[in-house]
Amino acid sequence: MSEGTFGDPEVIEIETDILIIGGGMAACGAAYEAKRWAGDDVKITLVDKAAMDRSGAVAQGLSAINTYLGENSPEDYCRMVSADLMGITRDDLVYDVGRHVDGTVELFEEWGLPIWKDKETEGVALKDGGKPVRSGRWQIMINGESYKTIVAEAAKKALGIENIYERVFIVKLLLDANEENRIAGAVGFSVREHKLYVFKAQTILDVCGGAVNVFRPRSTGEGMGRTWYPVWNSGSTYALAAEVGAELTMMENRFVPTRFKDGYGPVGAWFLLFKSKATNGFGEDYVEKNADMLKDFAPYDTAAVVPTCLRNHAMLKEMREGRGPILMDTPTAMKNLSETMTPQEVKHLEAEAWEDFLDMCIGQAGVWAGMNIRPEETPSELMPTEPYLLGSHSGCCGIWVSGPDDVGAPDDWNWGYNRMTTVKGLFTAGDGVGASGHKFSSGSHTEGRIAAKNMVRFVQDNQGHNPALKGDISEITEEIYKPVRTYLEHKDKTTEEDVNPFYILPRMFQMRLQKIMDEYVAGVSTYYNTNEKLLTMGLDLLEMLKEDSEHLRAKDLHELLRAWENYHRLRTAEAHLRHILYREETRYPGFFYRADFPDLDDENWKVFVNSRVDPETGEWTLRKIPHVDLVEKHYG
Ligand code: SFD
Ligand code: AMP
Repeated sequence: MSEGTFGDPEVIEIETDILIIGGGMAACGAAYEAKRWAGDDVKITLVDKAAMDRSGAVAQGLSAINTYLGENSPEDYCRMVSADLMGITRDDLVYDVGRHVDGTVELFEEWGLPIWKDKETEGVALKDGGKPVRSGRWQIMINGESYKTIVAEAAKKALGIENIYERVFIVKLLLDANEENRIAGAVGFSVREHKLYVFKAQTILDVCGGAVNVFRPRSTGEGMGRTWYPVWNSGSTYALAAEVGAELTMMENRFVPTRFKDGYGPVGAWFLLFKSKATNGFGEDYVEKNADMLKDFAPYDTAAVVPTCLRNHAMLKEMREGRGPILMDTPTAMKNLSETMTPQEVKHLEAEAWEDFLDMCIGQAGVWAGMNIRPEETPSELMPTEPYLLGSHSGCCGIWVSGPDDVGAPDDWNWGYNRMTTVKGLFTAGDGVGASGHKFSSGSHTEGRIAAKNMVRFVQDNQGHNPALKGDISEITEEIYKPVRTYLEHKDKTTEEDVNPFYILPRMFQMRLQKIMDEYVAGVSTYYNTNEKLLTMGLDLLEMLKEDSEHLRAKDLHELLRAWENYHRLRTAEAHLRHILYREETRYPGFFYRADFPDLDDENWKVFVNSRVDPETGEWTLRKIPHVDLVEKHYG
């Protein structure tokens, strides 16, 4: 790339009523629903950094839909989510997803997603009384390799391809020049063409997924880039919102999934559908064995399903004390299941064992093939992975939003528009909404739909308002392309362009971030332990990294994308650290430990923790918000 070919970008300005940032599950739900409520006079635009057909967490497909209520009540769903997340969730938000999610799953089926049915109702659609094959109480099985393509097709059809901008990475949101704390637009760049996009909008949906690769992953060298949640979820949701002053919530929460070792294959189907057992290296069931230890975290240890973090807590004890490896006993599970099966059914079962991964995590099937593992013959190792930050799966970090107004929630949990953040006109859903969780793919789509319906109402209520962008676009352009300028200015100062004291490569920057988070903020290398001293030192190191972000280089558009993704990761990491530092207890053992406050402290800490960055000064403030149960909880 030379200066000649990298002059000022072409600036493309787009005015719209509704702007959806992201093209994943929540975004697709929003696109579909917004179009249903908006008349032709409301313009809806979607911008995704990738191609919607395969963007976001569902890119590879999935083999189960983890949230389908069926015969369960939304109240029971609230109970399950609360128990799994150690008691601190917003029942209003969870209930809202629960009461609408089945309708979303029926739509998926109508659009062509094959959903497994029991023998008696084979071929009958869910909406006509078809009974899904349940792997667990909340989960149903699908043939989901093409899940995302199917869902994206409906969204694209609703909006019209002319209103969709793919391969445009949003770097920052812009506030309104005339009204404090009101959203007005977003700026990003094409990752394929030398073009800068400036969007002006009445209302924006920030749904860019969770945050991956914030922590040093277990995979090294040869497996670099291998993670469980997708590497392209780079924390934009949280960073974009935080930078314009939206209040975040529960950013201390994280998800450390137990996964098949090295391939990161999910375990749900094995535990639930195949009824497999996981043991320590001596064949002992580690959750049963350590049941007494889990009592320290009462009452949550008595939940119908032991919370995910407590299952990890029990596993980690075995690992720490040298009783690894942790093994998933796939041969016994398959033998037990096949006892009552015909040879043909056994073959089918073996095929399903592979398809589970081929549908959603091909790398795991690759590990099995490469390591000569036949699940019917050889157990597989499990491991707790590096931490992920997300609000839609078994985690609950995210943004503090207004909830529904008809479920008896405290007055300050609703400010007019369901799923609007504390910044006027800025909405979120899916991984973006904090203090809920266990929405998964179907719940995220549902939440996108809920947000979109309210965004349409917001547009209708604000007719005549003209958003005015705060900030100078040419200065912002300079800021966005600065890594390219840095590269061009300094690249000839060394003979090896990747080794240069005048700039930092996005890849190096990411490694430095991951090392800091791993060692100081309870990553895998400390067995997920940290304390005030470590966190304070970690914060200093992050501050220095932030200073060095000024020197990121980009030698092409791809690296420019990587540079800004890593900047978003850094902002997300800082929020995570500050929240962990603030919450002086160990709420989620097995996900992380405050070694200086090793106990659960319901008396002082059964509260939401919210934070806000002042967009003018960059200063953080954190506060506690009382937790209220809207659904009676019992953990037995
Ligand atoms: O097996 C920008 N998930 C599972 N859900 C289920 O229902 N069943 C399962 O089986 C699940 N499992 C699972 C899951 C995910 C993964 C990766 C695996 C296994 C291997 C979880 C769901 O997938 C997840 O809950 C939802 O997808 C969350 O939806 P959403 O919309 O919040 O996030 P997204 O889909 O990742 O989309 C993000 C979008 O944002 C774009 N983007 N666009 C513009 N500018 C930027 N700066 C952007 N940054 C990001 C992305 O391109 C994408 O379009 S199992 O483990 O349990
Ligand atoms: P996972 O594959 O770990 O992402 O889990 C998929 C689904 O199965 C989620 O709804 C999990 O909560 C659930 N799940 C996973 N493992 C277990 C387990 N051991 N017991 C109960 N539920 C589980």
